[in-house]
Amino acid sequence: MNKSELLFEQAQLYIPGGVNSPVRAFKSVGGTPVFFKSAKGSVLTDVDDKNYIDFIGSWGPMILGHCHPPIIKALKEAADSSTSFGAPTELETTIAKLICEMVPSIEKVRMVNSGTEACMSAIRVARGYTNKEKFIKFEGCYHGHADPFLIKAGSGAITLGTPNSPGVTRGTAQDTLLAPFNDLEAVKRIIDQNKDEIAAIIIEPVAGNMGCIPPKKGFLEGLRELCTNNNIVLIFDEVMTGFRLSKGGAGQIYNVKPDMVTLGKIIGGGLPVGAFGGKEEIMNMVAPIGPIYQAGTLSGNPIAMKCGYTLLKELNDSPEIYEELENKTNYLEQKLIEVFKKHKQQVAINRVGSMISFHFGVDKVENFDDACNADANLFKEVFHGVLKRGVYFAPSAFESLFISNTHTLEQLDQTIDAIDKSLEEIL
Ligand code: HOZ
Repeated sequence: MNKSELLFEQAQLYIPGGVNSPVRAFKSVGGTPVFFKSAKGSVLTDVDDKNYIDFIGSWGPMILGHCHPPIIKALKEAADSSTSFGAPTELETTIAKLICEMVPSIEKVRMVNSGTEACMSAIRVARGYTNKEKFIKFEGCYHGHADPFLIKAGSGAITLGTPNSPGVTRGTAQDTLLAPFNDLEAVKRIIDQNKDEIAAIIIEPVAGNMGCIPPKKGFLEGLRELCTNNNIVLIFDEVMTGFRLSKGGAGQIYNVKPDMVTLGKIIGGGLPVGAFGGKEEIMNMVAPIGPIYQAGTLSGNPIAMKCGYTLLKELNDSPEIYEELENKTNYLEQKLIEVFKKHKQQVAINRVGSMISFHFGVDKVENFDDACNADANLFKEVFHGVLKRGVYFAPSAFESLFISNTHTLEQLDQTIDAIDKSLEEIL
């Protein structure tokens, strides 16, 4: 038994399933989760001293690699002043101003501690602002684990085969309306059937929790128009795409302005942070100036703000980072196409910027049903094939891979070589 296996046994005695977030348990791919002890750049080191090229980057935040020196420096400096005040600091305004400058649709922003909190708060604000109760979400999109979102949700919710979680009441579920991703006609029908009852449409503009799925041409624009015409708040969940696909996130690259945006991951530079923001008129509904309550002792935590600010400022000041990410991920995509072709594998590869995923046994993946039709068994085998060769992919086909600008072309070649050898062994 190696050390990870031993630690997993012990963890299961005290933590449900031995993990603090379900995807980590490897349920979707089988086997025992790897326990890590350190990371640097794009390399993870496990408790048995084995190294892996990292393709999850803490599910997004490590866009500049693990232990990025300016962030570690900022973290140490901030910790010397206090780990938490529970009272305002100047830095909260500094980072809020930077976010408003970077993300075109955000005029005011409120900090929270996770993407879940951000999305749950955004829905409450949209309901309070419109005085309506229902909202539309898309099958396979994941907006955290607040009750109203756990209906046909992506990420760990599909991985475990429980897309509708027990514990969510019928009363809550009835206000969540579902549409297939990329299907504008379905959205129109739902709006017609629920005239003047829909407060919000929430969407990951590039879905990242059923693999990576880009929006079809005109889809986001169509949602924008429907929302404008029906007094519906359009919320872009940019927890994964924010500051990753561009400085201004997916909204900026597709040139569509939502009314609200939710953020997480990168915004904390690897510390637990989330945020929701949007039009001033909507955000002014939030307490203490408005009646919609939202609060948190650790919100705007000084260490998280310092790390987040350090990362965002670097992204803001160095636009070449995005070009580098694009080039590297494009390189990986081209090599993936070659290696799958060599092994005669039918595969759908989706990529937007530095988010990429592949689904076996299908030609295209445009929505949740397509993702569910993919060959999950082959993914499992490839996952374990590359894992033993030192490549750490997301332990589920229903996730995206994330590239950092510390990945080298040599590491990407090693990754392709690991896939090549794994497929030789499997097929
Ligand atoms: N929900 C995250 C990915 N979509 C996984 C979170 C984690 O396990 O850290």
